[in-house]
Amino acid sequence: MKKRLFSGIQPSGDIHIGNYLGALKNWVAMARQYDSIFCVVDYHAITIPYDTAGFRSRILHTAAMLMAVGLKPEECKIFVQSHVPEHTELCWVLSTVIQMGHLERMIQYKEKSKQHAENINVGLFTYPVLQAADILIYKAEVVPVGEDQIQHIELSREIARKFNTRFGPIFPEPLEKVSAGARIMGLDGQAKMSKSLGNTIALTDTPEIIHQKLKTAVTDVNRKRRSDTGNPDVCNLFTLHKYFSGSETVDEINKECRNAGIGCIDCKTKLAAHMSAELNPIRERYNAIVSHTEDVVGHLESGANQCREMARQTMGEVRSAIGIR
Ligand code: AQP
Repeated sequence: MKKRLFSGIQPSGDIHIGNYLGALKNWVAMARQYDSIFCVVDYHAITIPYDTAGFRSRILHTAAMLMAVGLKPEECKIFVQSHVPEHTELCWVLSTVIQMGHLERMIQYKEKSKQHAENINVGLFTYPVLQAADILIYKAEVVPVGEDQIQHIELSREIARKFNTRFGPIFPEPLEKVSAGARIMGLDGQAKMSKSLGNTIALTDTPEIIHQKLKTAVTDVNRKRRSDTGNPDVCNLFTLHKYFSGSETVDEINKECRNAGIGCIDCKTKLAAHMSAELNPIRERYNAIVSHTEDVVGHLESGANQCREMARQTMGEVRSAIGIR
């Protein structure tokens, strides 16, 4: 019996290299090893302002990107969160076992509250409870995520523990699986790369756009002139070289930057070439997949049908455990 794996992504904007290195690449590597379920979490994405007119298309395009990076619907389940209403039903039950104080400590809630000060809605606050429901409804044991989500998975464990203690052992305690590219910084070098902050390189960006964006990216701020020596250890783009360029290029840049043998402009040109070489096939597959959205819809329906069955079974156990049935 394979262990069950669950993870999700919000259709809140263009999927970027942070999502790719922190989550999607890992999902593809792990998908066949586990009984894997991947979800486009649309109900999570409505906790921040969004465009209702383009939302359905964004949901489909997010699913298409999951397939373009290499997830195969015949090897794992891919579906949309709102197509399985048991997620929100379980969220309500779980919200009665966790205290407000736990949710008030969530870093993402604090950051998003600052970012969207005009709209600190209850959904933003209870976001981690819905996330716990997403995972626990399938009794998933493994959750591959970027570093920003570790605190939420810890909370999911806490919720599972509290529920089990009060009502009986129904849920396993899920464990996060954090990838090597767990926290990719934005092009400003200041904040985490985020769809909603616009500091990203999208997986759909062409080589020209990638190069253009990298030209504006912040490097070692202490290196003011071409003749100054640089410090790769504090350069966000050197980190990206480690993920996209081969070890030979990484070693060369590490050496040449420190003795001013290479300048930031050349270093960015090299990075743009390596990044484009990895992202081009993904963009081409994505373009091919989105030209047949009816196939994407079909895969999502089939994924939802399978997930609904599992989710209904768990909700049956939960209703009986809490004394409703
Ligand atoms: N910068 C990042 N570095 C590494 N991993 C990241 N992830 C997100 N940003 C980075 C990981 O991508 C997965 C899917 O993320 P999500 O869409 O569910 O939400 P998020 O973490 O809030 O991603 P964004 O891009 O920052 O979206 P917005 O701006 O809408 O909030 C997760 O596993 C996440 O860890």
